[in-house]
Amino acid sequence: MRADHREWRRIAKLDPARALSDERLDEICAWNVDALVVGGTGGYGMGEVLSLLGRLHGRSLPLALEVSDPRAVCPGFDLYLIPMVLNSTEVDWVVGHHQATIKRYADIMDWERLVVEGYCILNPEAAAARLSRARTDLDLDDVLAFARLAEHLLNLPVFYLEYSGRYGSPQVVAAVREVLRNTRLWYGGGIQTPEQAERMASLAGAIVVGNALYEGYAPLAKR
Ligand code: 1GP
Repeated sequence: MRADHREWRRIAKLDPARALSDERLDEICAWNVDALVVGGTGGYGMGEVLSLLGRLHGRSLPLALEVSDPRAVCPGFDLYLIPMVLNSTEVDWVVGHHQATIKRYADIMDWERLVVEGYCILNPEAAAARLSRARTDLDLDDVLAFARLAEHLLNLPVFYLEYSGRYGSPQVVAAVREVLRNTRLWYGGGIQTPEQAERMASLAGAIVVGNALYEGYAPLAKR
């Protein structure tokens, strides 16, 4: 399927390490979602990704794999999302793992399908924050500077405000949106209700729902 991430407004992020019934998957795909992203912070390999991919094919929704471990990458997705943790204190999470992966797989990489996400992780309790040793004690000016860096210095297609596990600040999301022109703003974190989803969707370019998919919530309306 031809996929353009710039058209996405509501994204469901499925974790290959977590169990999801067929009924629940059907329910999620009937929501007003524009894309399904497969991704998580670990605990899975290529087998789990392939198995989930097999269950997602044929649902007429764009499919993207968010690559956090190059050993768990497989063909068959429309796009591959490449996280770059801008507020990590370790260079590996900014460009190091990326360089190592390119060194190994450059010949088989489909550059046209890659979308780089400039992450700014703001919840210190999030697994991704701990893993990447992100500096989360940022004030608004710090966050705005990361957003501007993503757009003007790195020319990234996506700036991802990540509060995973916690509902973030609409004021921060609104302020970041104000300073971005070409880079798309994605918001993710703690969305459980339709009100929370719509509030953040009205501010960000796209919202990402993750945990709620596994906790029985219905934050998005039916299509
Ligand atoms: C995770 O941003 C997403 O990467 C969504 O966050 O799991 O808290 O919904 P939640």
